[in-house]
Amino acid sequence: MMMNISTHNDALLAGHNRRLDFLKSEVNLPAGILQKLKDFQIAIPSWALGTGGTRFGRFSGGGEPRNLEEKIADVGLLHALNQSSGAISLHIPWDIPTDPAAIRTLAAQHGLAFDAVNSNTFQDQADQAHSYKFGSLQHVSAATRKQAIDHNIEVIKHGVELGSKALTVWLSDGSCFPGQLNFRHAYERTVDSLREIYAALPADWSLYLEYKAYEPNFYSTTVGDWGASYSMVNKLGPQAKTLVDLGHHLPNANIEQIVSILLMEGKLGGFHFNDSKYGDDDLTAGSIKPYQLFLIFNELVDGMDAKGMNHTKDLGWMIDASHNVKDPLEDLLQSVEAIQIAYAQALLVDRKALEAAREANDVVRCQEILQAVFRTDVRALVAQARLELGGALDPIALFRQEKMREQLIKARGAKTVATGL
Ligand code: RM4
Ligand code: MN
Ligand code: MN
Repeated sequence: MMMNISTHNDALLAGHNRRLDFLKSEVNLPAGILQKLKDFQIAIPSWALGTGGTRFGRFSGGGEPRNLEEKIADVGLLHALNQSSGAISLHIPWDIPTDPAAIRTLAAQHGLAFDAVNSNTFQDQADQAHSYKFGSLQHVSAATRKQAIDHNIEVIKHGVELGSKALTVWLSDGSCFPGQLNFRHAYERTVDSLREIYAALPADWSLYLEYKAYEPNFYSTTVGDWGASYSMVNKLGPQAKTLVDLGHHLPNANIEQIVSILLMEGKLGGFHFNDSKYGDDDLTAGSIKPYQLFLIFNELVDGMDAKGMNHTKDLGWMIDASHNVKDPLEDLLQSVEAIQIAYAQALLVDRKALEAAREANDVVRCQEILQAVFRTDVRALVAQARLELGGALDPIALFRQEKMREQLIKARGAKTVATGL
């Protein structure tokens, strides 16, 4: 899609420079911070490019991508605007790459790489022999477990063809009523099944095991929290790690502490960013609890630096969101920016001063240090990173100016429905 980024940027440049100069006059920017922001890329989920819905309804916005090629084009559009969404995460079988070489070429044309591939054993497919109604990797029937294992191995194969380096396993397995499930057997069967999937991983791949407190099962989830995931990935081996989805905890869980411990133990694999008020709401990152997002990034930066990790490459950074009332592309632009803001702020924390305040039990000072950074407006810094990469100073404004949604509706139709959430 044609867009005039430089005209857009020229018109906004004076105001942008004013804000950036002000920020520089107020805050000591650590060396290399812009480069870190420029390097940081966040993967877009292929299943979140259409309008999401709830079990009550779905209100399609039009122009939704009708196939994988159009999904890649949408992520390419986001990446052209913000230069920070340079990867896509696929969900199989919602998005099977039938011609992997062509899909790879198309993605490369948009400057996109393939992040983790996701398996789906939470829905039954039309041609499937055994139902997942009572679970997949935990199922009482060995034939059902085998079918789910084979599916995951199939997903790895698709990922290999695309150059992906990780498999994300999210299981809806659990139970809806007390007494329905033998917890120990469900756990053991799940681990045994995961071992078979793990055995099929290429040497340079990771397996991310995502946990979720509840839904669609409402009494127990077999991989229900980070404890369950952590104990399982430890049994599997070094290539298996835990994936944290921000919406998958019970209310008020201290996610930043979970992240800190997993990272310290070398078992944090990646992230699904979103925000929530109640449960797995899959709202725009940073829209409800931006302070929590900052505190999570504060632990991430601290923990990654303690281990000498590469911020960009050593963890999987992915969005997992759903958009019921917003334009999906605008929503994703907002999420990426919120994540970058939290990351930029975390990079600004004076860690020496914070550590000294902690050692002195100066609780007030500790809070002052963190909140001073959180209340610093770093949007100009994030915009500068975008500008230097050739992106738009204000991606959403440009998306609207150029009437991109209208163009997509014209090309694809008003009543298209994308596969996914
Ligand atoms: C789940 C979980 C998974 C995602 C599915 C669609 O709640 O977050 O990551 O693949 O939804
Ligand atoms: Mn998720
Ligand atoms: Mn979820």
